[in-house]
Amino acid sequence: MANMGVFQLVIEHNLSSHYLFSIRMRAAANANDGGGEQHLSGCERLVPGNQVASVVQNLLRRISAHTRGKADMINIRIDKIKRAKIWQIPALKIESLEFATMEQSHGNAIISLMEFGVSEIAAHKGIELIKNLSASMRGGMVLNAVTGERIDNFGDRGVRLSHMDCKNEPAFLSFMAEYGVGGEKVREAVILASKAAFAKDYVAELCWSDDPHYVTGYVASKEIYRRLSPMKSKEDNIGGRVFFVKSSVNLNDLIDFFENQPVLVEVPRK
Ligand code: PML
Repeated sequence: MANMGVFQLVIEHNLSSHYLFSIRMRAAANANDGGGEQHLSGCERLVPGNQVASVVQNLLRRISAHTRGKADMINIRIDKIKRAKIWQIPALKIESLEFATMEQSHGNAIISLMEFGVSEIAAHKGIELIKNLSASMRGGMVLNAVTGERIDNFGDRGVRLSHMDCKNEPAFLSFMAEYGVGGEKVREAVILASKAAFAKDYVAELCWSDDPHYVTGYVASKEIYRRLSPMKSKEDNIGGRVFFVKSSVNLNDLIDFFENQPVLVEVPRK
């Protein structure tokens, strides 16, 4: 493992309250033997300089404990970001619904997506697209919320959301606890869904995890992060994300916001 003391020193040269550090990590298996790279996990943080070394160490620990395989490629990128460039946006409200079967959860996902403004045909298309993936994607697919047509051309990679975190971790964790949820997976997913929901011409999102031990997924609107369980069967290690957008969307602007605009998600005021 890298010498974190030296690493910390390098970061400390850049310590200033005017900056945060974006840490982006991606891990894959079969990346170096020509056998077809398999995406394992990705993570996004936006933290002060004095937390960079410990966050990187935690991410490396997480990768070594990963349930979907052993990583043979880990890419960690750290960028210094001016605080003045970071937008502060509200977290979505959280709801959790449990169903007896996956079919019932999918049925509720379709009803919820329609409540959020997605057409019935597009909602079905979203479910089918994730169900029929042959491998998990690093990012998500962008669909027209009326026609269900996929409009991004990012293929198997999908569009990734990047440069995001919560503004105040303890406050964010208590906010989640008020809704009866906790854990890194939910924290990351609420941050991602809240960022996506802030995009112009966004309508809704549908997602379930590629973790074979994790069957909860969610649908999200501009206001609600609605967790639904089970969205897939246990041992299934394929999951994915679909973003539904208005027909009027400017795809380049949407992708630029998703990938490049740094955001800190804050707990909504009561
Ligand atoms: C993921 O693993 O990337 C997606 C997690 C989706 C569900 C998180 C939750 O339980 O709310």
